[in-house]
Amino acid sequence: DIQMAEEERKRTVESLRKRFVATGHILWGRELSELTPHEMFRTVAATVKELLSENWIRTNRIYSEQKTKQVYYFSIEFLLGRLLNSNLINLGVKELLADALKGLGISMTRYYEEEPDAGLGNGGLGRLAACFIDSLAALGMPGHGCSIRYQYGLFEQKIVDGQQVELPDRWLRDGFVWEYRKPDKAVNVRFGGNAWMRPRPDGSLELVHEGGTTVMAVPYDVPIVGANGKTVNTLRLWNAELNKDFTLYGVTQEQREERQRYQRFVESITEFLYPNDSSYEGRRLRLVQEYFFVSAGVQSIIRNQLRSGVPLHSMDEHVAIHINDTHPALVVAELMRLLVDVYELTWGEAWAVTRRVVAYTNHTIMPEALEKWPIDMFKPLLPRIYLIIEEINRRFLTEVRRRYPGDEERVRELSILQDGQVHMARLAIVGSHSVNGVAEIHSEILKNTTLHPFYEFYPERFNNKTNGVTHRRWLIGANPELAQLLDDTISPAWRTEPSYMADFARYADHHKVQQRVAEIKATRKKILARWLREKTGQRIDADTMFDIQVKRIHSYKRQLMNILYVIDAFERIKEGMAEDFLPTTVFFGGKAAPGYYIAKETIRLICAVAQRINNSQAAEGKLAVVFLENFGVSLGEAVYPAADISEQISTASKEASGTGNMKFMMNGAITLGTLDGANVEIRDAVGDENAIIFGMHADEVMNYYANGGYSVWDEYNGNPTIRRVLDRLVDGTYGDFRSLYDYLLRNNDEYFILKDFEAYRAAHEEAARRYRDKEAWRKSMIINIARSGRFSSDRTIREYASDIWGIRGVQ
Ligand code: DL6
Repeated sequence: DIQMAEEERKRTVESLRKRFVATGHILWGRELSELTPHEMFRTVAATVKELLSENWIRTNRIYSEQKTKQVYYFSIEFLLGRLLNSNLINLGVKELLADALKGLGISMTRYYEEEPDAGLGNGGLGRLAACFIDSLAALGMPGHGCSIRYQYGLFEQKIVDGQQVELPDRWLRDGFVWEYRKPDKAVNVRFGGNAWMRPRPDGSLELVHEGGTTVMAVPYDVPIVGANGKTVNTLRLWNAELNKDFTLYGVTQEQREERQRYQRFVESITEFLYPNDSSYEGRRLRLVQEYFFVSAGVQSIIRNQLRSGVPLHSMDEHVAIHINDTHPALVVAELMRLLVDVYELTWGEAWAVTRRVVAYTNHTIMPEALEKWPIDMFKPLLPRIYLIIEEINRRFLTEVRRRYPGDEERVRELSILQDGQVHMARLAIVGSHSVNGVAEIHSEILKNTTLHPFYEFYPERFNNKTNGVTHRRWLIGANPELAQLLDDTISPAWRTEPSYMADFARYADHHKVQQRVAEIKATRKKILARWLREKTGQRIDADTMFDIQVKRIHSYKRQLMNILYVIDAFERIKEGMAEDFLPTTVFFGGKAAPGYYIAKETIRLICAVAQRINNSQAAEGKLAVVFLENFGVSLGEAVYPAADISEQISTASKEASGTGNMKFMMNGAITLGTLDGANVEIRDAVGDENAIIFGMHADEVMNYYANGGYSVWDEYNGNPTIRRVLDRLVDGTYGDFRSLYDYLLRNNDEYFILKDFEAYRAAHEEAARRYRDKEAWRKSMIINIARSGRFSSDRTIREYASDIWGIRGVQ
């Protein structure tokens, strides 16, 4: 049998080799040896596309023949990263193709770097969407993504003179190898005009919608390959385009100008991704983007339904639409528009269908992230959609008043239209059958505070779905040696059933396994150190503890607290007070929104502190600081496996879940964090011995907020350590950082950085103490890896599928 399997393998490798060579010749009409590295990458990718295309066609055939219920995950961001390695792993051909190319003297991995990251997202929310579609396909579930094909993804971050500079992300410059343009599936999206209800002679009302502008939406489909070897789902990215017959020519100057304006409008729609994470961008163009992809997506879903002969009033048996945060919340109104205006269902029928089709996930309680559109902006842009929202609200408030007679305060709290604004979260809740948070603590906070009035009104809609990350990218892809160790110890079954990773805990005390885990970590640290040296020239000692905080820069995530701790540690080292300071390299990485002054100042401070400490003799061999430029998905794949400490230090109650925390844990890093977001569940999974928890709890934080905070000056005046650290911001040691000094003192330390500071420092001392006990530390690493199975997005998707969408795996 073994011999037969070997023969079979050889044949497969040989046929892959032939396919690869033929693909190269067809694509380029040249010898393989003449190809540039980028052309080589494209040839590998094209070979992979050939391998997946049959499954893609077959998957779609099965879905349409079996009329399987489909899920459409609408998200304004999909932070995919690179797809080649992940497609190779999911197709199960990574080793085979590598061997085939080796036979030609080609090292496949050399070309991975040629693929630009598809950076169509800001951070956690967009990366979650990418993990979810990976899991849907892996589980053989009919689930697809719907989003925007931004010409420019999230900006490229450069550090110039110690400051963030943003460069455009030209990810489409050489084309996107994985996409398929589908012009025959284009739809039109309408903006503007006038809409009103005109009374008919019989007294009933009819809709009049006149004028406006129509934009063509063209889908670009990206195949999403399932790791089950069979399923290939679709991520549909919509692009705004001019019609082929469009011309700038016009008889009059006015006509020509009008056409130019139209051209600019169309081209602007899908031009760039808004670079704000966890805060809301009240620009008209953003609203245009939201409606554009929502309308195009819903139209194409309905078209599919009609094609497969499904009556629209039972559409909910065949379709689920998930709205990832409120950016796609207009799905509710657009579905109503199509069902009522175009397909002539009654309002009642359409509403019943809509509510059963749509489900909504909330990702934040940060008030600045809750979308509210001024009616003055909304109504002229989307006049018919506005009328529909008015009607939804009118009917909803009638129910509210029936339930709470005379309680106009209730009405205010619940009304979708309030204070001249359209409240998108309210629209999403009223128009859906399920509302979930993304970690247990977050879902509780939603019910008890942020969305409390809605929870009282619709308690049955509220539920929790703790986030997850795909273990295929974040463990199998990023840390193949660790994946191999799991195979060798607990058997490879965990790859398809990540909950089996729990078995790895049996090896917690096993000396050889402990040693192997430590070796793998040491190797990953060396790889990161080498990468840093080659890319930037910075030399770091891979034998130090790697303490890493990578995520978007945001005040509530408290990178500022981390760097203040570093400043304090440096002071102690200089004073000779830290004789036994554990040699540590502190890493930061993350982008600041271009207009977010405090976040950018925080980066500037980190760079200034790094500069000073890395050139100080006193700190040599003890403390070093790295700012990782342009952190994104691909860099993350090198960073998470190399961490000893995972910094998850947001102000309790503020981080809805976090997902970086899961990626670190999966790779054996120990969480040093607050009881916030999914940290709480990580701590519960590993126990207090295997996580380092510090700081205020969510209820304390919320109590302070409710009662006007605490006095930052008491902290400043009463604690010499804090005072010294803050003074360093303005005494010239690192340059002038009065910006951050004032920010902390004048805003009364809104995220409790000073209040948590001592506890944070103690947490680091605890980390150093634990790290010194090598055996205990390795044991902790093993427990963290073992218990991370629960945080695979496969588990999360199974929960969404059974509790919310009502779908199953079909292949
Ligand atoms: O749920 C994914 C991710 C969470 O892990 C983060 O904790 C949360 O901050 C993030 N939320 C957003 C909200 N943006 N908006 N609006 O990015 O979602």
